[in-house]
This record gives sequence, structure tokens and C-alpha cells, in this order.
Amino acid sequence: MPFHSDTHPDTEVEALIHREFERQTTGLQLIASENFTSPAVMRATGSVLTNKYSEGYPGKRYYGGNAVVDDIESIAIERVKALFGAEHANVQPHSGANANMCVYQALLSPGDTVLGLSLDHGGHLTHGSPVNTSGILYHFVSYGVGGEERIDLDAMRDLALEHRPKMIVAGTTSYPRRLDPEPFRAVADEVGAMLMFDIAHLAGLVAGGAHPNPVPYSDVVTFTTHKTLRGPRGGCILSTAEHAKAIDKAVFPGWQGGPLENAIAGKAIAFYEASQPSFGEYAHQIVANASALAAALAGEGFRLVSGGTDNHLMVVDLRPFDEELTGKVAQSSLDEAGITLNKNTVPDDPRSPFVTSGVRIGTPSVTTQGMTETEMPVVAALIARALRGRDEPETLALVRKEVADLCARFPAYPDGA
Ligand code: DSN
Repeated sequence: MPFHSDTHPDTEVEALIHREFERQTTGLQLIASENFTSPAVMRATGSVLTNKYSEGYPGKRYYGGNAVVDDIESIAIERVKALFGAEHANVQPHSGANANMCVYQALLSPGDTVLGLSLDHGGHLTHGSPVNTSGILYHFVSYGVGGEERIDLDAMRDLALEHRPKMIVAGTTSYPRRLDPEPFRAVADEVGAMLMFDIAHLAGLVAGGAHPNPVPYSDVVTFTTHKTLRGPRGGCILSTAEHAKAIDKAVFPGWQGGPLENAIAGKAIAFYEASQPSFGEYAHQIVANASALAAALAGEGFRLVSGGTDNHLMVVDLRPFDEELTGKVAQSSLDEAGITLNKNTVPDDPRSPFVTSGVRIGTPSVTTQGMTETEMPVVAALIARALRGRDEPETLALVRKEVADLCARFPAYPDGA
């Protein structure tokens, strides 16, 4: 009998996982960076691959017993290269943040100047925030949004001409508009900089043809595999052949040790799923749902940052709906009503990032459940009702019940998970 046989199962954690399953499936999941990955991906991440060490790369491992793992990682690499049209792929980053730091280590020296979108205008911590290692090791200069709350490409170009960065980082975490790669490439070429595109949020839309693909324009593209792409938690780096060696070296042995081959198997499956025609339909439906939800929220009296959305998310300014309502209070009130989203600063927010005047809302999860434009006004009305009645426990309970009824009609995992 193996030592780990279930003679004394840990019922405590098992019960908590069950509670989390209930929370996810009976409430509305509107966090723009989350999704419901497939049962096949979850089987892979919970498989025996979690037992294996495989430092190195296919065909060049430090430990024995990696023949199967080599096949799995090679399949993941080939699939993701084909999906995005990339010359090189590294599927080992444990996260998007790791992927970004690996790229910086591969292609920059400490102190180098880099341009990135500021965090409070929709960038990411790893795009040079002073509290992140990216901002500590490298000299990041931030660009931001300008008129109409769109990225100010002219100002970005002026900064590039003034600071002559070695790299320009494009990419966003809370920016609701289309991000065309051409203007970034043009500025990068003008100042002799490399271009890194972080499509953590957009990868699924790009794979499904619902957003322009930056790969042909970029030296490097990074992304996470669990957001719109709907795979397991993890990161990935695509690059031109020119940067392949440096990037692989920066991932291992630079930043990471043993890769998580269970996650890599999950990534391989997600890349396969994303290459199917139905994924194109899914990606376009995410965008259609976001548009419909944004319009319905505007109808409820909220203001949409930049006036709406072209992608999977929207940033909602709560002030016109209720001057007193903060993002922090909205997030916790909606939690009570079974609606999960996150507080978010709006451009030039007078409130701190811990309080905020806005929330960010995304449609990848509800779209995976099968909801369409028909349900989006219902979702908007539930949000508005819960926020109007945030001090009335009975209103929140009533909304919670209606949320659960709606989710029961669109089960994320009809056969369990
Ligand atoms: N945490 C991710 C998001 O929610 O956008 C970014 O890393």
C-alpha cells in the first residue's frame, strides 16, 4: 500500500475546494483576467506530470526519464508557434510576470531605458512600476492615455525620441480599446528600439481572430495562458529566431528551475483548443458580450472609460452613477450579491488604488458559460440593483438568488469538474 493512500484524507482542504467550486459556479465571474478552463486542461494539470523534474529543454534535460515530457513540451511549442505564427516559443514561464522578467533579463542590461504604459493608465506592474523589480532594475519611462482616454501614441513617440529606449513595451491589463501593433513598431524602428508586446489579456482574442496579432510586428510577445486563452495558469514567450537562445537561457537557468510540465501539458491542450474553429466564435462572442454589457451599463447610469470597449473588458467609472460609491465598496457589495469583479482606478483617479473610483469588468468567463448579448442587460441590471441597494441585506440576497438562477441556466461545468 503506498504511503499516500487515502487512509487519512485531508477533508478540510477538499471541502474548501468544493466551496470554491460552488462560489465559481453559482456566482457571476466578471474578473477580466479569469476564465473557466476546460476539464481536459484541469485533468492535465492534476496529472502525474506534477511528479516530474525536467530542468532544461526537450532533448537537453539534466535528469533522466524525460522522454514523454519531451514529447509533451515539444507539442506545446509547435502548437503555440503555429497558433500565433511565431518563429520561437518558450512555454516554461510559470506566470506572465516571470515571462516579462525573463525577456528583460535576456535582452536588456540593468539600468537600460525602457518605455512602458503606466500602471494607473492600464499597464502592468512588470511594465516598470517602481514597486516591481522591473522598475527597480531598469529605467522605465511611462507613457499613458491622453484625449478620449486612449493611449496617446504621439506622446509615446515624443518620449521615445527624448529617451531613446532600448525597448518599448506595449500591452495592457485594464485598457478597453484595440491595440494596433503598427504604430508601436514604427516608433520602435524610428528610435532603434526592440518591441515587446504583452498580450496577457488579449492572447485568446488574438488566437481567435478577434484582435490584431502583434507577433509579425514584435521582437517578443509575452502572455499568460489562463485569461482569454482559457488554459491553465502560466506564461509563455514568443520571439523571433534571433532572440531564441537568449530567451531560453533567461528562463532556464536564469529565472526558473524545474518547469511545471503538468501546466505545460495543460498549455498544449489549450493551444489545441484555441486552434479549433469554435474558439474563433468564442473570441468574437467575448467581444460582442463586452460591447453589449458596456452599452447596458451606460444605460444604467455608469460611465465607461474611453466611452466603451473594443475587447473583452471595460473600466467603469462609478461616479456618475453615485458620487459616493468607491470601487472598494462596489467590489465588496457585489461580492455579497454573488457578482465577482475587481476595483480599478480610472485614468487620473483622485482616489488611491486601494479605494478607486471604478471597477473593471470582463466577459471571458460568462462567455465560456454560453451567455450571449441577450443576458448582458440582465447582468448590468443585477449589478446596478445590487449597488443601489448595497446597504439593504435583503436586496443583496435577492440579487444573489437571481444571479444563482442565471448561472444555473449556464453551467460552466455541466458534468462537474
Ligand atoms: N492580475 C492580472 C489582471 O488581473 O489583469 C494581471 O497580472
